[in-house]
Amino acid sequence: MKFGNVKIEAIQGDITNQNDITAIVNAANAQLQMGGGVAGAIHTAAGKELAEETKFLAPINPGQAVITGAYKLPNKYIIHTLGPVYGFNQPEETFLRKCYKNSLALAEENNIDSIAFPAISTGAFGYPFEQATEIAFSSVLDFTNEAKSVKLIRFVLFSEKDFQYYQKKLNSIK
Ligand code: AR6
Repeated sequence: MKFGNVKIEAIQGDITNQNDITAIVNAANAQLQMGGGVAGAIHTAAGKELAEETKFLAPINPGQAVITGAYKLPNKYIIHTLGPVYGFNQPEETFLRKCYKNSLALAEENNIDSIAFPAISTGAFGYPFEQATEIAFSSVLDFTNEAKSVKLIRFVLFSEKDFQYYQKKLNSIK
């Protein structure tokens, strides 16, 4: 789907397998270390050097985003953002919106053309998937009005069910 000069797409897949994307987003922990889910997959695929770099940037706060190299991953950068823990970092909606907004602002600052997001906070952090999806879409759509360098935003959904939900949402926008 094209919004102004920005293409937004949803695919089913693994965030560590996005060979044609300049920056992937990590649903990180505050310490920017390995952890499980997306963070575990990214640190495992990138290699130990990633944790060496992130230890100088940690800790981060909910909604904040920082950028590093991607090491053994096929991308140029990793943007690490800390999603809200549902029921704890309130208002969750504000924090989650900041994750998308700040990640995209960092992408612009670094002249990045393509970025891939996982469904931040919807795993270990317990954010209800449908509510989180609303925020992901509205944050990204708001950004398309001010985008300059970013031309492609890809949502990478791990399960078939999550992917189908995103695809339905995307198709219902226009
Ligand atoms: N590629 C794409 N999506 C994935 C992948 C993957 N390889 N693995 C899981 N998902 P989560 P959070 C989906 O838990 O909720 C970590 O332990 C998953 O199905 O990775 O923000 C960190 O260390 C879910 O829909 O992130 C933090 O402590 C979504 O990605 C904490 O979890 C996010 O799940 C962050 O929790």
